[in-house]
Amino acid sequence: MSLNESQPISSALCLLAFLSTPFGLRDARAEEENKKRQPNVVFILADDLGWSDLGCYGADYHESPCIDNLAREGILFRSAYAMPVCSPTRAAILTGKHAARLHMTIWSEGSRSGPRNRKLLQANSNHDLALEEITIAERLQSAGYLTAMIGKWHLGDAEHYPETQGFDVNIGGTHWGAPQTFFWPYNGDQRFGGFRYVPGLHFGQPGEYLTDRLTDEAVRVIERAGDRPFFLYLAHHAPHTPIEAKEADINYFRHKPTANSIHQNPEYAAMIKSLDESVGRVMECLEKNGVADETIVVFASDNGGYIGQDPFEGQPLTITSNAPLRSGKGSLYEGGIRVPLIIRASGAIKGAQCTQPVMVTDLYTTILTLCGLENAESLDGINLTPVLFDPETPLEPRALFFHYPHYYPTTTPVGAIRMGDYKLLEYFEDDRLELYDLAADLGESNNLAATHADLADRLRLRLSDWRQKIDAQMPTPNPDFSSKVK
Ligand SMILES: [Ca+2]
Repeated sequence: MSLNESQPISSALCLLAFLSTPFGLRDARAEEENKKRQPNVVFILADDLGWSDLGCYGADYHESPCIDNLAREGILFRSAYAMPVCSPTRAAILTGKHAARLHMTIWSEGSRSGPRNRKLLQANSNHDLALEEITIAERLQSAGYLTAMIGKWHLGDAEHYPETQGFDVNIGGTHWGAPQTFFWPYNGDQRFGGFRYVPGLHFGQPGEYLTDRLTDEAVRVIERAGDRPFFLYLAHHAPHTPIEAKEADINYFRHKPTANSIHQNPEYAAMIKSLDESVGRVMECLEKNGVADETIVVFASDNGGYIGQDPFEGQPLTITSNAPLRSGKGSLYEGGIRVPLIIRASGAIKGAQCTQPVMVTDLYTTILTLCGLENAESLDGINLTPVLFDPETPLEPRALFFHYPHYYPTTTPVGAIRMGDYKLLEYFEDDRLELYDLAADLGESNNLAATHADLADRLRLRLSDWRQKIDAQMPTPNPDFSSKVK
C-alpha cells in the first residue's frame, strides 16, 4: 500500500479512536502527550560580541537588561570558548566538530585570499561546509522539528546554503559575512567590495533596522510553528561592522558619561541595545505563546570583540574592548576566543554561573541530549547537561585546543591549548611559545614559558599530537617573502 493510500485510513482510525475515548481519559492522554513533547530550541548567536560587552559579564557602559535577565533565568558560562573568527565557530556549533577537523579555520572569503608578503602562506581552509556533515538542524529536522535559520549563515556558496543543511526556512542567510548596511533595504556597494543584499527582507520601510527586522522574522517563526517543535537559529549580524545603530539609541549613549568605562563607543553600545531588545522580544513571544517553559534558549557569540577602529563623526573610535582579557577577534589570546554563553533550560538551575571551561563544540551534544535524541555524541564536544543542573558537577578532564593558521590584524598564525588553568600559545612563524596561568593572570601578561619550560614542552607536544590526529592544516613557508617589501 502506498503512503497516499494509507493516510486517510490511519487518519480515520485516529478519529475513531478519539471519538470512542472518554473525555477524562482524553485529557489525561493529551497531558501525557504534552509531557513527551520535545522542547523547542532557540539559539541566538551574536556576531563579534566580546566577552565583556554585556552587563552580566561586567560591562559598565553598554546596557543589556534582557540578556542579563536571561542569565538570571539560566546559567552563565564564564569560561566558554569559540574559534577566533566567524565561519569556523558557526561550522563547529552546527556539527559539534572542531573547525580544524573540518578544515574550516578562517572565514569563508578569507580561505580564497590570504595576505601576500608574509613569512608564511596561510593554511588551506574550506570555503563551504561540506554537505555530508550532519548538522544539528538536520538531526532536529529528522526528528520532526520545524527548523529556521534567520540572519547570518556564512558557511559557503548557494549550493551550501541553510536549505542544504537541514533548515526548512532561510531568511537572510548567504555566503556574505556582513551586510553593507544595517538599514533597509540592506543592500548596496558602499563599504565592502561589490554589491551585497540580504534576501528575504522585502517590504520594509525606510529607517527599518536589521536587528529589529530579523527579530520580527524570528517572532513570526515562533508564532507560525503551530504544534510542531521548532529549532530557531537566530544568527544576528550585530554588533559586527558596519557599526550602525538607530539615531535615538546613539544619542542616548552619546550623553551617557564614559569617563572610567571599559567601553567608549556610543554607536556600538546602541547596536548592543538593539541586540538586547531582540532577546527581550523573543522571550516575550515565547511567553505569549505559552511555550517559554518548554523552550531551551541558548545565547552566545561567535568570537571575541572586534578591537579595530571605526570612524565616529570623523573621529576614529575603538569599536570595543575585551578587558580584562587581552586582545580581540582573530587572536588566540582570551579576548579573541572567550565569549559570552548563557543557557536557559526548563528544570535547570537559575541564576548560576559555571566557571569550568567549555567550548561551542559542546553545544551540539548538549542541545540534542536535552531534546531527547539518541546518538547525540559529537567528535569534539561533550554533554554539558549535568552542569545545567549543578554547575559544580565536574566535567571530564580534558584539554581545549585552538588553531588559527592564518593572519589577522591581531595575530600571526598560531595554535593554543588550555589544560586546567594553564594555556600555551605556539606561534608558527618562529615556533615562539607563550605560557600563561589564567587563574593568576587572566590578562595573559606574564609569560611563564621560560620558567616553566617542562610544562610548556608537555603542552606543546599535546597540541601537536592533537593537530596530527585531526589532520589540522598548517601554514607553509612563503618562498617569495621579502622583509624589504612593505
Ligand atoms: Ca564574527
